[in-house]
Amino acid sequence: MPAITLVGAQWGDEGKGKATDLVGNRVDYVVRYQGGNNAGHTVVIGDQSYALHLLPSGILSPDVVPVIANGVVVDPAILFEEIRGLQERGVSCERLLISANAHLIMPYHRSLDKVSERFLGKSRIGTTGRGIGPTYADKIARMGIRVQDMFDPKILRQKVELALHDKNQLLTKIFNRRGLDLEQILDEYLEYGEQLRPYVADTGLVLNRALDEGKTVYLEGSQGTLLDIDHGTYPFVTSSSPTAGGACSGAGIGPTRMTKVVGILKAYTTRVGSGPFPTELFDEAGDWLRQAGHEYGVTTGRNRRCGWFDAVIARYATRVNGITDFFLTKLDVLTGLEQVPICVGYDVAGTHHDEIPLTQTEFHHVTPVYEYLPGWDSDISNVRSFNELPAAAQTYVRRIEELAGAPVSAIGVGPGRDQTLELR
Ligand code: 2SA
Ligand code: GDP
Ligand code: MG
Repeated sequence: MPAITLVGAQWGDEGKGKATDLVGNRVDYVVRYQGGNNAGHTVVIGDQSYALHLLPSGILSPDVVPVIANGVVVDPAILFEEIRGLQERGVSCERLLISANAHLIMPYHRSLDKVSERFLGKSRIGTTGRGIGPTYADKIARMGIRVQDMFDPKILRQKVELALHDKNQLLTKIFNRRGLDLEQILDEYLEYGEQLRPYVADTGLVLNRALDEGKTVYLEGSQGTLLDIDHGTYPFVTSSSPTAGGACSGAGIGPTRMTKVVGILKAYTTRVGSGPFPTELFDEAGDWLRQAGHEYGVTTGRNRRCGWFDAVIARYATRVNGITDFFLTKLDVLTGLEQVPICVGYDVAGTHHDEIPLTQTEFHHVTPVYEYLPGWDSDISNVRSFNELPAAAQTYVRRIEELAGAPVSAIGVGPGRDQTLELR
């Protein structure tokens, strides 16, 4: 039975939290498969707004089992803080399952993330500073600490001691910082282990059994396609695989079980952190988009860089993820523009490209080629069916479908749960 994957089709913050929350009453499991508390997913229910970082957005739907799968990196202190915050607002978190194989963000990962960004200066990635990159680096280097290690004090000591040998050298000798204390880390993480134990499960097994029983599993991506470690604008990416392929390894589900891949696509483009962004606006139009769309980081509060819709990127996301349909968000934000530009290709040193150029150097220097569509004036935030949209807004959506290569099955016209048009 269906495993549905939801992926960000741009550089993140497309509105994945809202999209996941919407299906909350139709699915049985909502699974985070990559990333960690770098994510910021906003869900607005009535007059309540929730900012989720590590917990799956499905936590807000009482009948859903939320799962933090093996591909996620977990900062236990942040996890408990988030659980406490939700419980104080009356949200039950008891159903939560956490993989025993998920890797842990350790204090040295957070320190190294921050100092290495400072060290990089102008070349910095613009990370969220949550220790994500260093944690995945250790996972790949086979010196990571996993959730299950907290249940075995001897193993935990061995592993942290080995890791600290390296990390303290780096922190003290290279970055001129204070080293970290082994016993303090062990005390802290053994205590976390006790607190975490009730939630820990073999999540791959749970999810595959659920699929065998005909349940619906929803795999919720964080960040976006262009931030993927393999398919993004490397090195200006996050250190995991937000794309649909990453959902399989990050959750322990085979690709043959995926029935649908929904791409979340914002009606314009934003990016946080450094790296190429062809349609970025540096003028008042960019400021207007930022204000109209409230484009500020949910985790760090940073201004998001803003630009027009880029169809090259959207088409690329369709291809990389095998997107079956799109949820187009924030169409309401574009209301009031006389003309709505869509980037349909790039000019690279006089040559037209309708795909991302081969090299990152070229990508840094592309000039977007725009097509201009008529804008619309009337407020669409209360519209609930496609046919009620102004003709110009309908044309904009249809043109995006054509250029991006997959149908739009839902449209967001506001942050609220009900501000959505379902097309098919
Ligand atoms: P990291 O911290 O190692 O993952 O940073 C590497 C790059 O990935 C980007 N990144 C993000 N981009 C958009 N949204 C994210 N979540 C927050 C949000 C971001 C925030 O929802 O607003 O609050 O600043 C997110 N997380 C990571 C990051 O900007 C780097 O470019
Ligand atoms: P995510 O990381 O993909 O979950 O997205 P974020 O939560 O970081 O950013 C998306 C922002 O857009 C949030 O503030 C949402 O409440 C808001 N949002 C989502 N869909 C819509 C929409 O259709 N219209 C408007 N105006 N806001 C939306
Ligand atoms: Mg976000």
